[in-house]
Amino acid sequence: MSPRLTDLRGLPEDVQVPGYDRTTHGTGIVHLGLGAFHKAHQAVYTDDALGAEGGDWRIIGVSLRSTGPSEELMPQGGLYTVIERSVDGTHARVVGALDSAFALRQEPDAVEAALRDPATKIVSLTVTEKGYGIDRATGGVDRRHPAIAADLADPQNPQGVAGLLVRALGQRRTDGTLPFTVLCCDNLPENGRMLCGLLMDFARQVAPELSEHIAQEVAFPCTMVDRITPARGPATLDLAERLIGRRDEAAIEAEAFRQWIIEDDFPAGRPAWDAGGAIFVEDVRPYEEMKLRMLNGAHSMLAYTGFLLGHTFVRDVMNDPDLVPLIKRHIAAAAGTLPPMPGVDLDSYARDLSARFANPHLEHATYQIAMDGSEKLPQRVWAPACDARQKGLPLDAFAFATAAWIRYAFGRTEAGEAYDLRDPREAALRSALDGTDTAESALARLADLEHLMPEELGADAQWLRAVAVRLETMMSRGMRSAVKRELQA
Ligand code: CS2
Repeated sequence: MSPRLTDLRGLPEDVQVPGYDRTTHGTGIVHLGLGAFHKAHQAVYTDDALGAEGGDWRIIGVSLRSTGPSEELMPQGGLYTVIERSVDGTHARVVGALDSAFALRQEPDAVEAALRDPATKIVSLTVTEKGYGIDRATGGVDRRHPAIAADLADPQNPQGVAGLLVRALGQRRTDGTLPFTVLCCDNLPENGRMLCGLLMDFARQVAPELSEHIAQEVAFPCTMVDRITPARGPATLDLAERLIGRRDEAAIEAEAFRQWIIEDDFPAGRPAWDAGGAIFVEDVRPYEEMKLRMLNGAHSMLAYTGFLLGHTFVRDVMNDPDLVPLIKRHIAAAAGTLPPMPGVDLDSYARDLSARFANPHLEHATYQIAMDGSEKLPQRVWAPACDARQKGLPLDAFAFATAAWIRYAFGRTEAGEAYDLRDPREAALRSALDGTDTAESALARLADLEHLMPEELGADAQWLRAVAVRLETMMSRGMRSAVKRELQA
């Protein structure tokens, strides 16, 4: 076995390394949610920014729940490899932007100190849709969320996003330190505003005077983030070893493409992320809707359909001649709900998406994307369905995606094998579907679950029929028949 990656000396020439001296740059960012996506996305942009313009912008990474990331990264001094994979080839890049990594559970004091430190100018987050504990109906906290409940009960020992950020913002105010900018990088609509509302509501309940401070003094720029980054597979570490000649326990694989669109609202300063290709705009909303509806919506649709047809990876789905036209139809239907976007060619964006999904080098599991459907479908499928309804556009693609998700939520493959939904509402979904044997009753029970589907859709007979007809075919004749029928329609 090769020696562990601990420094940059003697790496092969074709491995890209940080274009700056790591020891001369301090930290300026605390990142919550130290998963593969952060390592493949914001940390790479920060690496580019440090190389181009320097600054004290290295990152302190924090995992809220697991201890794996810090255990992998700390022995490597924060260094890790991103293996970029595209049809044009495989390219290894060692990223140096990460300064240190902590698991909240193991080192809560270090996390508290980092958030309170005047050097920290930005706190960025990738904690997934379900990590926030937001009640989508009110925009405030969801008291049933485990971390919200725990932090409301004991705000001085926070475990979740709202508790950590509100305590830190309160401490900084007391210390006379300017607030950090809060940068949400999850796939949620108007993610910055959403997080601001969540923190204000949390503060109202534990330290009411802070709510106004958060509204007035803290910046929450919205962002659209994009890079397909599968969970690490068993072969990733061996591939990294072949490419860099070191054992890297923190290596990840991602597609070569990446995109970051950010509202430029950083009162405490920011890295030159534009050096890495980030685009600063006044209003992220159109880009974010484009990405959530076209990319993520099609991803969810193909994940449920593909999983039930026995396809393990997205690339396998893209090799199924029945599915490709349905995926393209979904992408086109999603594009139809978007307002005109001057300067953006949606047709070429759509073509690129199909090519990205088909990337033969990525093992992106349909089961991974299928996770957390109740948190994903609202912005990916139902928001565009509502817009399509209002514009009098066809609902077929969204109804098909919804039916595929409901079929998936039964938790059994077509061969009868059980699987976990891996959804925060798994128990409620399962008990709603338990014992239902008709598509109508399954749909009616789900439509009755609180805060799930938009009321507007639940009350629309045409929508309900469109979903039920498809679900009925999926349940009685199987997914392949439902797909074929859809192609004929
Ligand atoms: C995927 C996303 O897992 C999922 O739900 O749709 O993680 C997707 O790969 C990224 O948003 C791409 O930027």
